[in-house]
Amino acid sequence: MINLKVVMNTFDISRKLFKRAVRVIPGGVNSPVRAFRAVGGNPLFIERAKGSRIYDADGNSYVDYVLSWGPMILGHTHPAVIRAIKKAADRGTSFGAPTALEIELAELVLKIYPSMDKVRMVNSGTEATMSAIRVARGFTGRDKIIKFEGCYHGHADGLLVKAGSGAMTFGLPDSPGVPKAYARNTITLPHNDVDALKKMIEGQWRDIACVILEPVVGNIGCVLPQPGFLEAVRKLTRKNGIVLIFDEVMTGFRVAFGGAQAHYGIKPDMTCLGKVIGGGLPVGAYGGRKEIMAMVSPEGPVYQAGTLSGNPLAMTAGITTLKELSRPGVYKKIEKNCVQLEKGLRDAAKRAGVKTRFYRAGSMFCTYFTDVDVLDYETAKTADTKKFGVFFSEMLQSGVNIAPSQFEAGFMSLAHSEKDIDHTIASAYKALKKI
Ligand code: HOZ
Repeated sequence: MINLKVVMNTFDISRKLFKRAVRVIPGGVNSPVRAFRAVGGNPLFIERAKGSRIYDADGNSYVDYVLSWGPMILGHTHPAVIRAIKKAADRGTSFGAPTALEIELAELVLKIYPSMDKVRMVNSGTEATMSAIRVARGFTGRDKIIKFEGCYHGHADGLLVKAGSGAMTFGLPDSPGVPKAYARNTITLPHNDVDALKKMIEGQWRDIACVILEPVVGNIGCVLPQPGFLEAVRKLTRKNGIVLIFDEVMTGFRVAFGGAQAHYGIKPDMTCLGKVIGGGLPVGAYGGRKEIMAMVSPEGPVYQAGTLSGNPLAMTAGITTLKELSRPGVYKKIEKNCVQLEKGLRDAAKRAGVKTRFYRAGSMFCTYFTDVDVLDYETAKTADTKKFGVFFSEMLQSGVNIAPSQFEAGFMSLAHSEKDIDHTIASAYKALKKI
């Protein structure tokens, strides 16, 4: 029997910190979805985290399914990762010169993602996608790109067109400040729609440099590829000399160790990584076939650079995380946790009589408050965000932290225990009963 009597302290300190933050930081946050605008209330200010739990400034503790929006797959402050970072820090925090660590992480990544012959380290997922697109344009000599509605590939100009994540949550899928000339080169198509893609490519293939997609769309919740969709995208792009870019910033090491490309058996021309690859420090990466990556400066003419790229602390956190993830039984344990949670949440919704749709790919998942199958951006939008807001607040009061938006994925870690998950399921049932 789960004791749901979680005694929460007031949120006074978080409230005070937020008041201070809004005076000096736009909206009080350094990334929009962190603000609780879509669910009401003030964001929690976090003081520390350990394993499956985060602790706010008021001393409240939560079972965490945000996990820094994905990276903390081993759980927070994993001892091996922290030990390695501390040791690396003693040797120096940045050199702006090559280190052996960069080679080690690159070699690991190429081994796990054999679709890539070469990889370049950057500092974020946004940098990875933006740079990969530039390289694809340089390689093909074409300007236009195709993206899918609801896919979020970071906040570079030209990618904030029908974008998911915070852009969707705040109803601003097309951001002001993006010159029309940039947006004109971005063609958006409905996700999972092979016919629309076929028609577009047949008409305009001479102008299209790349197709970029999230193989599982994690920025409108968790939207799975329909059978045959990824295969059709691969076939059409290959036939027309278009570079296929898998944005695996979220799905990398999550849908499977080898990402969605391993899970679905599709070989993209280029891959973007982020989140898990940095083990909680700022890292992104993009890579691909050798003739494409030969375009990247200084090997080729396409310029892309960064003072902190390949940073020794970030490389160390990434290497240690990937090594820990490659230990036998790790993915089995995470999958077991996910199955327990999925079963429990589906059952809780049924018992509470609330219509939901639950989707999961590896250790990312989403419960939508809708009675419609979620296949794309339009069907994701059928979710009742008011119901989600109630659910979110109730879960928080029970000591469970989920993303403050209906349109973000949840994440599972290795550190979550059976007890954590039982507590989550019992809290979810209680929350659902209030809807
Ligand atoms: N891009 C992340 C959500 N898909 C949000 C990152 C953050 O706010 O920290």
